[in-house]
Amino acid sequence: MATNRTFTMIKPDAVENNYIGGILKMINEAGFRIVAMKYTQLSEEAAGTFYEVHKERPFYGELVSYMSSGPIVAAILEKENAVADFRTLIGATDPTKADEGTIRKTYAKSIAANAVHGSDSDENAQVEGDFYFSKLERF
Ligand code: IDP
Ligand code: MG
Repeated sequence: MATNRTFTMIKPDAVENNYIGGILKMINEAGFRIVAMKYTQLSEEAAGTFYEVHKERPFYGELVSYMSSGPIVAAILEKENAVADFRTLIGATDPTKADEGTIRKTYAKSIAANAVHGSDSDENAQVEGDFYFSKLERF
């Protein structure tokens, strides 16, 4: 069942470059409501757990050390068709292949440091949101 919610992180490269405000502006202008939000940093262990689905991929080690290298902004977002519409808003994983006007085209540095995360399914949106937020932290 579609939940109309997705999960995002503003990744360390985008935080470092002071793009939090610009990215949140694009998210709000695209019609997403913020359900939950926090500014935090993943330990290597937590990043490893979050990205466990990718543990067989060649870039897993790089991804885990990058995602734990600095603070991130984690958020649950709400909108009709949230998962698919947010994937459209962020653009392709590789920013050189992302469409104009997408968050990654606008703010990402590379395929690894690609500015934002977006859940790929309703099921993962639920799991990823639960990883960061308790019920009391959702509004
Ligand atoms: P997605 O974030 O667009 O869903 P995934 O394939 O799920 O892309 O990969 C998760 C994350 O792993 C990417 O957002 C990116 O940070 C990193 N990543 C993906 N492919 C590569 C790669 O080929 N080299 C290095 N990092 C990668
Ligand atoms: Mg993914």
